[in-house]
Amino acid sequence: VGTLIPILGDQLSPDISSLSDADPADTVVLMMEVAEETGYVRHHKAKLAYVLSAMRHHADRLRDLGWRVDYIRLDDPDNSGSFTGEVARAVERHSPDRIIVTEAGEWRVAAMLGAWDTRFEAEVDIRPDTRFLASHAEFDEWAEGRKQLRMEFFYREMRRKTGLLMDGDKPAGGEWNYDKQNRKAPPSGTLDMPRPIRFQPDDITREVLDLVAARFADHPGSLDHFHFAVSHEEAMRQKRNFLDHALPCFGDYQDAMLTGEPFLWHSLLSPYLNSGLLDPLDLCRDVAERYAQGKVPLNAAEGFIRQIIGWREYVRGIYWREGPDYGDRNFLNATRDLPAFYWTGETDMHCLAQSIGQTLDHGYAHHIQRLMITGNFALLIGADPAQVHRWYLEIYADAYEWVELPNTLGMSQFGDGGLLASKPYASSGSYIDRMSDYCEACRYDVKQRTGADACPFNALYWDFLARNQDRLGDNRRLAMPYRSWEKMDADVKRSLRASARAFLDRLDAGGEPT
Ligand code: FAD
Ligand code: DLZ
Ligand code: SF4
Repeated sequence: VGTLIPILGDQLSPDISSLSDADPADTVVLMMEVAEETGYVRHHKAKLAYVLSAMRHHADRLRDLGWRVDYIRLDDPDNSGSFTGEVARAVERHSPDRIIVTEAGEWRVAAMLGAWDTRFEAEVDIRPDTRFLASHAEFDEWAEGRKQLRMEFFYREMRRKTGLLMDGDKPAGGEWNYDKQNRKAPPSGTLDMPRPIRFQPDDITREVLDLVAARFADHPGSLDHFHFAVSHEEAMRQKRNFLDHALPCFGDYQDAMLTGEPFLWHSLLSPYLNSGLLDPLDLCRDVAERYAQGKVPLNAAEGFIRQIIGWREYVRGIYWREGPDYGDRNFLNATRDLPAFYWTGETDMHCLAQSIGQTLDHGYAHHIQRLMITGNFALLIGADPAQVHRWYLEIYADAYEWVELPNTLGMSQFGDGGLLASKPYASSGSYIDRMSDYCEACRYDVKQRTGADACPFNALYWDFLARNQDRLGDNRRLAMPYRSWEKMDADVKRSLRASARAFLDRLDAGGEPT
């Protein structure tokens, strides 16, 4: 054939740039399930099942659209196990004149694609991923010469560029950002809680579930609750369900957490956005339309759109701008091993048990659970950011390095020293108490700072600040807590640090820190 078009597992969009001008009559589309991708971290079983089932459904969709798809399954006996190996075999089979591929979503795979040009005789054309609003050059141009990169300013550019929620050149309602309205404590009584659609596995998904259960039994997470949409149609249904039922309160309860309620008013759409089943800009336009129709308040629409055209685009820009070594940074020199309970959820700290438990069940936790529960705890104990990064990359169904790494290393662990976040997201138990009902059911007392029953986050918080004063003491956004620390009695300081020390010693000894 004339053209071979490899479609990677997170490129499941029929209008992906590699396909945009190809002639279906003279093209073979290559999709590859390969061991290198299923094994580069110990992906959560549900993530594996989602990716493989979505790939198989997408191959059918492409065939329906008239493409000839050469699909390599994980258990094909001749499967070489890598993208490059499979492209080499496909080149043998189809003798293409050229290979067209949309750029990879991470440095590791970009390096593979970059080597194809010298490896194969066919001409290799690597195209930009046009599913993102900002190209690499556009982001770099925005970032160039700025002393500090801040999402808010980048976000305003994206609002202007897309015209989303704009009245001419002014933001709708007069403000760019309504985040202050989006920090309501969780509601009591959950009768009106929106419910995500739970999709029943079809034949394709059932086959994949069996494959994953047999082949990846040692990977973390459960398949028992598998509920993901696996096709474009299903993802569209979940999107409509979100727009109709959850979006109106998305803003209000964006930061809230409730025992036994893993999803709240969140969209659960990240896996579909990241692998291509849904288009981010389309979704934002739908949200803006709901606002224009008076169906959702501005704080909800703006808050949601900001996550996508703001945060999502911004972290991608940082990922590519900072280069392949970004993940090696460790500004706070943190070296502790991540505790074993991150893979079991077995801890008496109720907030962690809930957040990790639902993560193992569903491959899902919402942003504040990731940032202020699991991320905050890892930050406070001084966990090695590389291990924390690995955990987030393997455990969430939406995890791809371009989005996971800046969120984990930069936002959550302050590993880049403040490039992405202006201060570490460190907090004591009182924040968790305010934003959740977790503390009510916990064996620890969130009001106590020291002693056997004290909430561990409290002493750990002060110990974190004291331990890192050399590196963080001049951060203006931490001026208040450092002043409070300075004002504390020497005895109180000593006992807070001793409590933290004792807790960390128990953690290091591998014991359940009770
Ligand atoms: P909603 O709350 O409904 O938000 C809507 C959408 O906004 C999301 O689907 C997502 O596409 C986007 N979004 C929201 N926050 C962010 C953000 N900070 N960065 C990028 N996009 C955002 N998101 C991922 O997609 N993949 C990851 O691997 C990932 N790892 C994370 C690791 C840490 C430590 C933290 C703190 C956050 C991480 N996030 C990641 C961001 C965020 O937590 C998830 O996007 C969100 O929880 C997905 O659930 P949802 O679709 O219900 O989101
Ligand atoms: C995440 C993932 C997994 C688990 N498996 C595959 C696979 O077998 N085949 C594939 O094409 N893609 C897979 N992916 C997604 C890729 O890892 C993703 O495309 C890369 O991270 C490049 O962005
Ligand atoms: Fe978490 Fe502390 Fe609250 Fe328990 S008391 S749920 S450990 S914040």
